[in-house]
Amino acid sequence: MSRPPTILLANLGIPTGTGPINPTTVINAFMVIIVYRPIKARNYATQAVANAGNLKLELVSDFDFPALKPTLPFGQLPYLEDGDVKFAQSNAILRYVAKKAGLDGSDDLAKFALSEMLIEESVDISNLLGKCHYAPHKAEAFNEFFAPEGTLAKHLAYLENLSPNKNTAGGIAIAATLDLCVALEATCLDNFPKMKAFHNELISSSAFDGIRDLPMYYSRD
Ligand SMILES: N[C@@H](CCC(=O)N[C@@H](CS)C(=O)NCC(=O)O)C(=O)O
Repeated sequence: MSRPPTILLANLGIPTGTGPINPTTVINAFMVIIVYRPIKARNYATQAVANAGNLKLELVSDFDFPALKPTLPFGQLPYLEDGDVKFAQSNAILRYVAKKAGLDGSDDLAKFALSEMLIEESVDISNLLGKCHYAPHKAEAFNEFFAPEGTLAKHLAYLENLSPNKNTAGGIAIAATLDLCVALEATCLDNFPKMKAFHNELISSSAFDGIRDLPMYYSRD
């Protein structure tokens, strides 16, 4: 496949000149997500969905955030640019990329419903990780979260009853979120064979090529 044309980031509708982005930054003319840092966090599942759908998605983090902030819809990142389509909110971005990749499951209502449910479940688990990460007693919060009868185990017990579809955004999002959990507690899936196998299968698939070794945002210390 030939390499796509390159464009100047200055052409993406982001203020330049005295603005935040170095106008000499050159990127590929595909979907661009502006992020703080390329890490395993809000955009991890979105990147995997783009990979699974063979969509080119660039993460750009070379900018001056204070200058960019007033130009963003809610003053926050991530922010996606796909030609004339420009918007924020990480889960809206995930769903947009899923739709564009043909991985939103919308060819079948039951598949779509399961995918959507699993996207929301992955957001719930990610939010719980965030709560632990920012807890005043962070180590204790994570220990409780990962305890054998802890909060994650309760979520996993429910997930164990489901059959995520690996070719939908919801399946990929759950695998990505479980991957964040495994990075923080290597044995956390051991009592949940179905979810463990699902995570192993997805994480070793090409959807996670180039991203599975990104640095983690959340940490236990
Ligand atoms: N609901 C938003 C939250 C976005 C968010 O909290 N972004 C943070 C970085 S991860 C941010 O831009 N913080 C800087 C600020 O609020 O000034 C989403 O899911 O995208």
